[in-house]
Amino acid sequence: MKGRQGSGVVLASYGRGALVQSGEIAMHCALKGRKQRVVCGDRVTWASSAPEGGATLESIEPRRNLIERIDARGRPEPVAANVDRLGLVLAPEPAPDWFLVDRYWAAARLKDVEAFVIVNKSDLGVAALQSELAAYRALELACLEISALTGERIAELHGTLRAGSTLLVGQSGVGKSSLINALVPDAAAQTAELTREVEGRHTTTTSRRYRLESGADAAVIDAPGVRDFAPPASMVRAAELGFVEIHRFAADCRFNDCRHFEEPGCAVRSAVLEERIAARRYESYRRLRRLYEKLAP
Ligand SMILES: Nc1nc2c(ncn2[C@@H]2O[C@H](COP(=O)(O)OP(=O)(O)OP(=O)(O)O)[C@@H](O)[C@H]2O)c(=O)[nH]1
Ligand SMILES: [Mg+2]
Ligand SMILES: [Zn+2]
Repeated sequence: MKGRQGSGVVLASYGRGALVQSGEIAMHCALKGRKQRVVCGDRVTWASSAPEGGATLESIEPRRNLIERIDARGRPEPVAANVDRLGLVLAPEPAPDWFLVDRYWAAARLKDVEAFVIVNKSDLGVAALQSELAAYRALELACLEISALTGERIAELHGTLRAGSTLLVGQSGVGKSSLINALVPDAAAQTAELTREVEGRHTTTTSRRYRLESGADAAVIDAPGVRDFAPPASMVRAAELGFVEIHRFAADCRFNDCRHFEEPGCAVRSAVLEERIAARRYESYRRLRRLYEKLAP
């Protein structure tokens, strides 16, 4: 009897294999060789030599994009491929790290991927977050206040995620996995295997893609929470590092290669002094810039 073959999308990647959605089934596929690197969201083909035999990943389609972060040693580490949108998840608890949100947003811009903020746990009260959220909204970054616990505005979130695949990112404990459970009815069972208990909490350890009922190609990807994030230096193609308002003013700097630190005639610094650029956002830019200069002087 002849073997089988097919194509699909990677739901999760493990050390030696991947879980692949092929048609209506999720199947485990072994990697073909040692060099093969497969990432959540990859489009792949698989083959199996026997009717009941295990499947092997044959090929990986060229990626539309790859979202990476740098690990503790500054090396790029893949998070997900073929992403259409980044959902920057934060919550009143744990207290937001706004610099982290800035960096994720910058990464999205550098990758030409849409981004929006998801403020989860609105049931705990979000008044304390409003001034920072207002600054984002003024920069045309949408911020949606929801609660995975009470279901508040989950329907609206569903609408936003109707097309394409959305990667949820953010600090550990903001409720990314809880959101997935609120959005995808049978996600809970599938999540268990990919979480690990740390200090009595369940924490996601591998990126995992879930299909959304709302659209043929709609999916949401749960990513492990992070303490810190920076887009790999290789992603950085412009001096403004993906900061929308720095980009806006940088055109008027005296020098083309202005770093917007102490250079004379810097339009960005003038804008900060005139409070047309928020001081915190400028500080965020400076920190990221210094990080890159430390990694690759
Ligand atoms: N009050 C409240 N608690 C929530 C809400 N959503 C999630 N939580 C709680 O927040 C905690 C963390 O939720 P998770 O979904 O595991 O967070 P996560 O972002 O996936 O965390 P990592 O996997 O570590 O990155 C859990 O105790 C949830 O019950 C919400 O809308 N309101
Ligand atoms: Mg999680
Ligand atoms: Zn400048």
